[in-house]
Amino acid sequence: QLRTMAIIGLGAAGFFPACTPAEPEVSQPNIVFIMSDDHAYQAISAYSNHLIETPNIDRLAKEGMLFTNACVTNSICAPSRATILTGKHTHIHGKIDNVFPFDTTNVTFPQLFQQAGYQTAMFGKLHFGNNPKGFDEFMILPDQGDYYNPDFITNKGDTTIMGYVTDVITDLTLDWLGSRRKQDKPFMLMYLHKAPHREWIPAERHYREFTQKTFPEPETLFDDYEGRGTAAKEAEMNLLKHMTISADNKIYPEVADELGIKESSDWGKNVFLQKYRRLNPEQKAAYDSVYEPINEAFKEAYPNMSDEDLMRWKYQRYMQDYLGCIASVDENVGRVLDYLDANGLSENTIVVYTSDQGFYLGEHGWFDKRFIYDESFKTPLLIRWPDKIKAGSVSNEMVQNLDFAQTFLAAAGLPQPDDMQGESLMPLLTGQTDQWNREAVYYHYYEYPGFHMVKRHYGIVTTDYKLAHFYYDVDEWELYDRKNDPMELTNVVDDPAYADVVESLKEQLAGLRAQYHDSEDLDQKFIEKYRERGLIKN
Ligand code: SGN
Ligand code: CA
Repeated sequence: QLRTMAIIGLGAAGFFPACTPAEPEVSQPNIVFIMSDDHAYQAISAYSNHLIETPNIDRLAKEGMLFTNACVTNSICAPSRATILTGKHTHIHGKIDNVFPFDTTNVTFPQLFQQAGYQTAMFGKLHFGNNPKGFDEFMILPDQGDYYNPDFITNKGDTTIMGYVTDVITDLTLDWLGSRRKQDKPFMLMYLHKAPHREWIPAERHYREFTQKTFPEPETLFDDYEGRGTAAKEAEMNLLKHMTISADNKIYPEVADELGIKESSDWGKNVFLQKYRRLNPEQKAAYDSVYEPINEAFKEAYPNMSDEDLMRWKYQRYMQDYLGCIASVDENVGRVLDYLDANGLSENTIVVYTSDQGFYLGEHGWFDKRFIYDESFKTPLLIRWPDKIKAGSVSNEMVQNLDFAQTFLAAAGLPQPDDMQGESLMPLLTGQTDQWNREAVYYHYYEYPGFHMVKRHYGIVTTDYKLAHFYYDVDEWELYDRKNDPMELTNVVDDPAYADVVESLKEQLAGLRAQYHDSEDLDQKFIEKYRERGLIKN
């Protein structure tokens, strides 16, 4: 077909085609989409190495492009995944939270790839409440999945695989790449880690190293939320108040009982026991050999701990386990990159590393995500494609998880459905930045009331400002000056000096809501869904 075009294009000048000469035929690229769950950019050394070194993930930045302002449209697992697959905002694909199942009548980009002749496979965490469409093969964790000896749902039935989840998902991925993938067709592979999702259980090989480390505290660990609105004050994601001593910090329930530690419910203890009981005797022995001494030390220290001491202790325990989980993600990403290298696949394979959202690592005293504030709104993004992307490049543009579907379709030369709402990142990847002109992004979070009690809000983010409207049981606006207040500590929405900014941003926000077909009617419709389900009482 390319040759025909070149002949038709022969102009009057004889040898020189009148139209743009067709490029030499390049085979369609493969895609390896790597996503972890709750991986904060603060914990990738390509962004900052104050917490951990991630040499394998960093390779993607060294050999490709690092995005410093990648963000999500809704900072929570399943909605983010639905946005990635459909190229649409939450209110359009309808997966507003982790509660309701995904509407499988949505068209997803893997279906389009499969129809176009790509081989498609998915391994790891999906979290949709139903199976993915458009995959020749999939092995997914039920719901959140387990760190040890995980169960899998597959298109050939369910199974349990012994071992550590990050290693197992990688084994499945490498097995597909090495023995079932056909070499004569391009492939689109989704390799999706559970780690480092709560309750942060590292691989045995990382227990000792990480539990012996001490990590720097964030400046805002003891944030009192003054200067913010009701939403920040009422959110239930504070390390001291809401992180469980058992499931999260790995204090055995009997030790917590002995110390008289009362938590608001037995939920943490139950989760701890459920996870601990999954371990086989060898795994339990390895676990106990490291966590028993931690429990002993805590027993000694706890009676003399102030709240401040406990906060600090919880932060260290949190980081030790969270970062321990990331160590295995990094090692396993290395295994996949090595496979691509060894099989001559690196040049023409687009490798993406991202997370379903960002995460708080003690900033504002928090863990978890959900807010439009930076640590949860932004997400890591590194893309390598040696054929097209200049090694070591950096993009500071605001790109979103909304853009992946169209980027991949464009990269593969496939048409982008008109109703997708993102933008292909191709101009940024290929250095044609003059063809990129996004000035603001739209955000909307819904899961409330729910886990961690972060209120419903939508907003607009530009390079300089962030304006958000918290609604449903409050009606509060917040404005942050991103340049002068990068930690987002002072809501300046009522400061007269910002009156013009507020007016202009409110207008732009209304414009974005109209452009993306979001509306107050839809906000109400989604609140109504909660009422129907009994998730809202009044
Ligand atoms: C679980 C976690 C929450 C977390 C949600 C959503 N609790 O319920 O802390 O916010 O998942 O996470 S846990 O202790 O049971 O893990 S998400 O990444 O799936 O959106
Ligand atoms: Ca997540």
